Order: sequence, then structure tokens, then C-alpha cells
Amino acid sequence: MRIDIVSIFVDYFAPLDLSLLGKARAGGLIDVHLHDLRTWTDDVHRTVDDSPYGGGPGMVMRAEPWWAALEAVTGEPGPAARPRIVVPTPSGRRFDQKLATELAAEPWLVFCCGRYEGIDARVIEAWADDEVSLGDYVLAGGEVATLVMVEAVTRLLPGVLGNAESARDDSFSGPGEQLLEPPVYTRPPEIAGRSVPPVLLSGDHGAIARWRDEQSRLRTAERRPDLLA
Ligand code: 6GU
Repeated sequence: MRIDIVSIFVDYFAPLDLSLLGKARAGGLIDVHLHDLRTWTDDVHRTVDDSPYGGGPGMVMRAEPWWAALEAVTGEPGPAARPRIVVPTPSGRRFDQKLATELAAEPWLVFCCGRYEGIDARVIEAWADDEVSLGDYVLAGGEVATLVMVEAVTRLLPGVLGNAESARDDSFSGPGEQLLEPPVYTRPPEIAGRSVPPVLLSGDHGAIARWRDEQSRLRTAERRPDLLA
């Protein structure tokens, strides 16, 4: 999968070289291209923002650099005729595992990282396929949200996870019921007076599966009753 990211803070994306994402990148499973939006400014100050029409607080990202950036990036010879263009914004639809799965099926994604009060709405109208929010809180810009989405999508790509089953068994990944994962334990069997639930040491695989399912249901009922409703 090819992933292009346009931002005024490309240094935010250093974690793309680490851990699972770093391995996916090094192994060619994702081909990430970072672009500094200021490349497409033409004044000496490389200005990307301006005051909002109609007044109000804050600044708006100018349409011209974004337009030029998107023309350049989408005009590159990529793995598809055109990429799917995603704009992270708190006013978008909620990101979830279903959308991650959908994005993971695309050959080419472009993430447009806004800052300030957002990007001139004409850019969004003309170019965005999806406006996506992580949740009901406000970040300083789209960079961290893009990292979140890139990680969620990348771990779904074939060959990225060591164990082929680990993605399928995740919380939220089932086709029907969405249950939270049960608690997990490893050695030692006791620490600070706290023991591993004895069933996990019993060797009874049926009993272990039933216990895990029950823990998933209890946990989901307590923490995320909305998933059961
Ligand atoms: Cl996608 N962007 C910003 N700036 N803030 C957010 C968000 C996105 N999702 C939740 N808060």
C-alpha cells in the first residue's frame, strides 16, 4: 500500500520508522511518502494560513498550497488511478475498526493534516473522500490522528503481523459481536499476593475458552455496554 502524508510538521512522523510500522516500511509492505505543505507556497515566508472570512478566532489553512499539493501528489504515478483522500478532523465521522479495514483494502491513501482552525472548506469539498475524527476531543492538528490511522490500517495488511490470527481475534474485529478482549497473564504464577486465575493453569482448553468468553462479556458489559446493545 502506498501512503502519502501532507503536513507542515513532517517531523511528527518519526515513529513511522519504529516497531511494527518501521518493519512494515522496511519490508516494503507500506510505501510512505511525506510531504511538507510549505513546498507548495510561493511567498518568502512560505505562508500556509490566513485569517478567516467572516471573522472569528484563529487562522485557516489557505486553499492554494493545499490545491497545489494535492494536484502534485495525486498526479504522481501511484498504484491506482487516484488515491483515497482522508482528512482527519474533529468534525469528521468516527474512525473505527470497520473503517480501518475498509482503508486497509485501498492501494493508495493520502492523509491531509490540517492545523489551526482547519483547511479552507473548498479544498475539502473538491478533494476529500473522507473526513475522519478519532473521537470527541480536540487535538492540535491532524498529525497524531494520521499516525493512529496509519498504525491501525497497517497492522491489518497481509504479512504485517507475525501471527496471522492476531488481527482477526482483536477487540472490535469480529463480523458480528464486538467484545472487549479478556485480561491476559504470563509468568510468574503469583506476584505481590496476586495469583493468575487457576483455570488458565488447568490445561482444560474448553474451560479456558469458556472463561475467556465470560470475561469478555463481563468486561464489555461493565466498560462498553453500548457494544452489547
Ligand atoms: Cl482527526 N483531528 C483533530 N485535530 N482533533 C481530533 C481528531 C482529529 N479526532 C479527535 N480529535
